[in-house]
Amino acid sequence: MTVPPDDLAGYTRPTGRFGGTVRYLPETGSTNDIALEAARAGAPDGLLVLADRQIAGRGRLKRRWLAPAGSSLLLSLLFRPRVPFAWSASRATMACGLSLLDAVRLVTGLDLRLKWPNDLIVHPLGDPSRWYKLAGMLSEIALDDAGKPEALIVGIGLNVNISAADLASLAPNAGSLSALVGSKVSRTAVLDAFLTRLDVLHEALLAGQDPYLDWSQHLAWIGRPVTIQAGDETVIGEALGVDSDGALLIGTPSGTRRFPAGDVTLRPAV
Ligand code: BT5
Repeated sequence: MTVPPDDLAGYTRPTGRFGGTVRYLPETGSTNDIALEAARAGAPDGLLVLADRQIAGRGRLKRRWLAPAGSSLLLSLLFRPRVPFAWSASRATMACGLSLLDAVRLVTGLDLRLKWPNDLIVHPLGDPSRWYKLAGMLSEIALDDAGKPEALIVGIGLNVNISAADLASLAPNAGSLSALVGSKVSRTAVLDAFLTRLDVLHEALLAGQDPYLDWSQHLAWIGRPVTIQAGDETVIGEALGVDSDGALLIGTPSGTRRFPAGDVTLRPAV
């Protein structure tokens, strides 16, 4: 049996904007920290930071991102969005989510959804009440000395080759590509497909094509009952859709509530 190439050390991408400059680390704290530092030191748009192991991988709200060494894609990308920064940054993040979904679908054939705002999930046997989280995305902003945003860092953790037994120790709903397709998946094949798709979507964005509609059409649970946890507040309602800022709209008996992407957790209602 041939083993697909999987070695991230020495990964290069001769053409294209993203991954034109690569920094590979066998082990680091968090790839987002490396990319944030690099952004402040003037690193170029498109820098890709890759690691085989993180000892302080993080999610939102100080949550942890766990991954066995060598099992995953753990990466951060540096964007220098045009002004208006907030709008361009939100579109770059949407483009990343869509590119990851397209890349994983291309390599594995899996039918995937985005869990708002940007987790990559799959519904086992197409049952929308059940889901496995395959990837998480953490967007952070690098500020200059004057406190002005100067770069966007998009960090992605994708579970590629993790056995069902190891997944259970990461998170209750964790899933991996290998567990779903039943064989080892090439990390470099997924990475190539992701960066290629991102180049296309990013060029389109610069030419004025907004990824918003495509992104919104891939979100899970639209039109279905969901539960939102926002700080101490729990809201149950119907996921109506997203507005053009990417905020989630929830229909409740007392009216429509709007949740900006950020520190909010979404689940299907049981
Ligand atoms: C996220 O946060 O899902 C964003 C994760 C981003 C990780 C990447 S790895 C490269 C880059 N460098 C970093 O330091 N971070 C980024 P959130 O939505 O807050 O979800 C975090 C939650 O996901 C945790 O509390 C766990 O419940 C769960 N979790 C942790 N590791 C997981 C895994 N490998 N697979 C699935 N779920 C996981």
